[in-house]
Amino acid sequence: MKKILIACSFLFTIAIVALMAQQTTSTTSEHKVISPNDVQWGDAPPSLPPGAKMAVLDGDPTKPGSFTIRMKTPAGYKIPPHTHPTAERVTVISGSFKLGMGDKLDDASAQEMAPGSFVNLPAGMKHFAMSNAESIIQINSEGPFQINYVNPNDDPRNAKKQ
Ligand SMILES: [Cu+2]
Repeated sequence: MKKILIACSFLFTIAIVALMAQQTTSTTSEHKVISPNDVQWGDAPPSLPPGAKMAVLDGDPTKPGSFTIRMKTPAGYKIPPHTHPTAERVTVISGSFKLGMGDKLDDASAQEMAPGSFVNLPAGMKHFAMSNAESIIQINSEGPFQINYVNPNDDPRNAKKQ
């Protein structure tokens, strides 16, 4: 009986030590909180219609791997029908943002996404977007982030060459 008790208290001690070690690692793990005022806005890349701002919160959208970015779109901003090679997960943070499916930019078929709304757009799905008021959306996806317009004439990169 005594032997069992000793063995039990020994195991118990190991369990406590293991638990403490776990707590130590979790408190030392790095994390960085980005407050809304800390978001560093820059111009959106030339693959998007001019006027939008972009901020990288996590990862690098130009490299393989997951990333989180935010986009600030002015009132009246429109992104013509396009696809991405990876799934695009969109969360509306603020403003008035609309999203539609299909290969034609159509205000009537676009769905209003109130702040807090979320949508997962599968890879290759044709979609378009517009904002009635200045809006901020968050995009979570896998890099490298690419945007392929259904109609090449809609691609702002093509417009610049002409
Ligand atoms: Cu998109």
